[in-house]
Amino acid sequence: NSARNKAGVQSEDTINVCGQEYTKDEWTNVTPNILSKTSRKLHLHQSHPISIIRQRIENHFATFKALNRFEPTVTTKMNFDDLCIPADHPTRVKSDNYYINATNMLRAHTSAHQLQGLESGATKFLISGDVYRRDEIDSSHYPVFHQMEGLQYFDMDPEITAKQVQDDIASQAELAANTVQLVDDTLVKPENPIQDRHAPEAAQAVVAHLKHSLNSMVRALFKDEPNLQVRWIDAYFPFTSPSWEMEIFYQGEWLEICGCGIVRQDLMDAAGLQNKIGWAFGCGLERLSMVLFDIPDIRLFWSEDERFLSQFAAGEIVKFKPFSKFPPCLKDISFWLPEKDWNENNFCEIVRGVAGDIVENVTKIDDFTHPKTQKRSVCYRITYRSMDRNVTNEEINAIQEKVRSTVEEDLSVQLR
Ligand code: FA5
Ligand code: MG
Repeated sequence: NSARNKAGVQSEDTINVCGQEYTKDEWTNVTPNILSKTSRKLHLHQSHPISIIRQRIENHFATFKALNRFEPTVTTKMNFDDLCIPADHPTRVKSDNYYINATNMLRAHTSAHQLQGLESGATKFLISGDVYRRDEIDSSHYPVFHQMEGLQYFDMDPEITAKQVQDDIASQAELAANTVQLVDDTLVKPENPIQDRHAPEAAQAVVAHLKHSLNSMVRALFKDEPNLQVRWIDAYFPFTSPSWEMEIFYQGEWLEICGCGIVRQDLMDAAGLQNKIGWAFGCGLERLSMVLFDIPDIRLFWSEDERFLSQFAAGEIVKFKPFSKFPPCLKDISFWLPEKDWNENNFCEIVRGVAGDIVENVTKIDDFTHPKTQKRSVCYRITYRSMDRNVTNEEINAIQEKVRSTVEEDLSVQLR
C-alpha cells in the first residue's frame, strides 16, 4: 500500500477513535478532519448555543432522564439493524456515512442509542450528541451536527393507554401562552399506518401525546416569536409508524426541525417491553439554534473565535451580532467524469479533507454532456473563506492544487 495520505485517511492497519483502536478495512472512510471533531462535545459546553438549546429542551422535559454522554462511536447494528433498517437500505451507503470499519461507525443519528435508552429502565428519556454524515457543503450543511432524541412510553392497553396519556397531559404545568399557530394537525392516514400490533385507540392516544409534547416544546422554545407557524407532514422512518416531520416557517421557507413517530414494536420487544407503546422524536439542534440565535452559518458553531464564543452565556438566548466577515476566495474546478462510480459526496469529502473548515461552499455551476461522445463534464465553484482570518491567494492556490491532484487520482476524473 502506498504511504500517501489518501484523502486524509491514515495508512496504518488500525485507527484510533475516541480512545479505542479499530482494525481498518475497505469500509474505513473517516478522515482526521472529522475525527478531530469527536472531542469537541459542543453540546456539553455550558455557554455554547448548542448546549443552551439542549438545556432548554431538557428543562422543558424536566421529568425525562437526560442521557448526553454517549460516545459517537457506535456499531452498525446500533445505527441501523436495531432500528429495523434493512441490510440493503440506501441510508447505509458508504458515501453518506463515516465508517470506522465494516461494523463500526460514527453515529448518523442519536436514534442509534434508542435501545440503550429503553434498556436503561427509564420510561421517558432524552439523548443528545454529535452525529456525523457525509453531505454537501453550504451554510446549512456541515458533516457534524447535533441531535436531541426523545422517547416516552406507556402501558399498551386500549383503555389504560388513553387514561395514562390524559393524566400525563393534565399533570403538566400550564402551557406557555399559545403563541404558536398549528397549521395542520395531521390525522393518521392509511399510507402512514398504525402498526398491526397496536390497538387504534392506544396508538391514537400516543400520537396525541407525541404532538402535544412537541407542540409544547416548540411553544416553550419560541415563546418570544409570536407569529411562529408550525406544521406536521407525513414522513417515513423504518423505526416508527406512523411517522411525521415537524416544520417551522422561517425566513420565507418551511424548515424541517424534527422527525418523529410511534416506535416500531420490534424495537420495544428487543428491549423486553412487549406490553409498552411509545413515541420517539429526533430534533436538529443546529436548526433550532440557527433560528433562535440568528446564526447565519453552521460553521460558526465550531468557531473558537472569542468574538463568537463571548456573545453567549449559559441559559440565555440572545441574537448573534455578526462580526465582519473576511473576504472569500473563489476557485473553479472542472473535469470529465469517469464512466461509472461518480459520487458528489466523495468529491466534497476530498475538498473538506484537503481544505478543512476553510471551505465555505461547493456549488456545481456547470454540467454538460458532450453530444457526440456522451462524456459528461462538470464544473464546481469552491468558496474558500476563513471565519477568523484573511486567507491569501497563494495559500488558496496551494490548497486548490492539492484538491485538483487528489480528485484526479482518487476519483479517476480527467481535469480540464
Ligand atoms: C433522523 O435522523 C431520525 N433519526 C429522526 C427520528 C428520531 C425519527 C426518532 C423518528 C423517531 P433526519 O435525518 O430527518 O431523521 O434528521 C432529524 C433532524 O436532524 C432533521 O429534522 C433536522 O432538524 C436535523 N438534520 C438532519 N440533517 C441535518 C444536517 N445536514 N444539518 C443540520 N441538521 C440536520
Ligand atoms: Mg428528515
